[in-house]
Amino acid sequence: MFVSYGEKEVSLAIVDRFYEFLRSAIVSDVVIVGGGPSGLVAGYYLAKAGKKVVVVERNNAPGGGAWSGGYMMNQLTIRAPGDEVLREMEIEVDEVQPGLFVADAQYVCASLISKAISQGVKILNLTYCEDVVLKDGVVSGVVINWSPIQYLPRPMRTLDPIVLEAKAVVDGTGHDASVVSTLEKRGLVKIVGEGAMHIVASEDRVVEKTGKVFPGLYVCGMSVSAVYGLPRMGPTFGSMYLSGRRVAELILKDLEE
Ligand code: 48F
Repeated sequence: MFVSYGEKEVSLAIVDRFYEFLRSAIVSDVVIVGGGPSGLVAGYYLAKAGKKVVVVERNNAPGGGAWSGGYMMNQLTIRAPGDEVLREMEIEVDEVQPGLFVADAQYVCASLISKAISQGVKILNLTYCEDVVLKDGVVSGVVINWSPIQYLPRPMRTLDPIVLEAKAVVDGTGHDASVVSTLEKRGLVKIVGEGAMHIVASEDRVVEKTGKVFPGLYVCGMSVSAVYGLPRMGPTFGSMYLSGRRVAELILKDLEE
């Protein structure tokens, strides 16, 4: 027999726990916008190092483009040394040629989410970042609202957002670079726009250019390509993991100073 808790207890358990969760997300060390592979890896390493991390994800399920491989086929490819990060996170991959790995996309994606949460990363899903907080020329938080609000009829969309404060903000929004674009529209940074596909040319450069784009704001993953005009790499994911780890290392160093 199930215990006899009914509607009231079930609803209160949800409301109480969610608001406790939301309350603790208001001030953190790092807010990562976008729960794709690069953002989840960044969150994992930052939380592992003891930082308080919140991931803001506009979709219901985090994971971004990591749920599938190319052309709706659920196999990811990873070129060495990208596999290093997955091994550190104890996620298994198969080597199909020396240095070329394949893994089930759903297994890797679900594992990245699970490992990040297990380290203490808080994921606010169905939440989108519409702007940044800019104080004395430094990005110091994000302006968020519930994703469904974007789809309401225009007269009903005038619902004010709330704010999450953080010492560092990461744009992990993928091809859109949607956090950096809030600064671009004010003429504060330039977004070059993603280049055409060139797998070999893209991955090293994405990792190399991962980092701070503006005081308080960092980029990782495909946002890096969008901001700096680097080639896209399509269905190969190693640089997403290495970029996530690199942005975490750079932020940890900056937060120490
Ligand atoms: O696109 P996405 O997976 O970003 P990524 O970590 O990885 C890119 C690869 O998946 C693949 C690729 C390389 O192999 O080309 O595409 O760079 O995940 C970005 C996440 O950000 C969310 C979006 O829903 C997705 O889950 N997102 C985008 N804009 C916002 C956002 C926003 N304004 N607020 C909240 N979430």
